[in-house]
Amino acid sequence: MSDTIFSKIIRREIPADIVYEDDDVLGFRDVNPQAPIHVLFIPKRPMATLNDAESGDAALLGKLLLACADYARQEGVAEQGYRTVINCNDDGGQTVFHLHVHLLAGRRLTWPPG
Ligand code: IU
Repeated sequence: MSDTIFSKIIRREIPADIVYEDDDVLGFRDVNPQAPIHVLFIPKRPMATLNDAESGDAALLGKLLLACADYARQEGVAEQGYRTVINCNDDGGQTVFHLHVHLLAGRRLTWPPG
């Protein structure tokens, strides 16, 4: 896949407000937050969309979700609630083609999404 701005964030070529990091996953605050807490969790090994994930990526996908839940607990919003979102391709509203999980919390979120 081609390089995206998220690869530049991983390589520290552009700044980001990084809130979580381990060997496989990076978490940073969304520059255009849609909730008081809006963090993006991305795999350091890039894949463009969820469609590119294979069975061998199951642990990595699990790590992304566990990172969301850990961060929500750390921020004290786990019990109140939060939302995780993966947008995929055009109809899903994906704009950055490096797989990412949105963690949204800190306000009551509506359903269905727009
Ligand atoms: P989407 O699921 O691909 O639509 O989400 C991309 C998100 O990346 C979106 O919420 C942007 O605000 C966010 N973002 C960012 O945090 N930093 C950037 O430099 C760019 C986009 I470009």
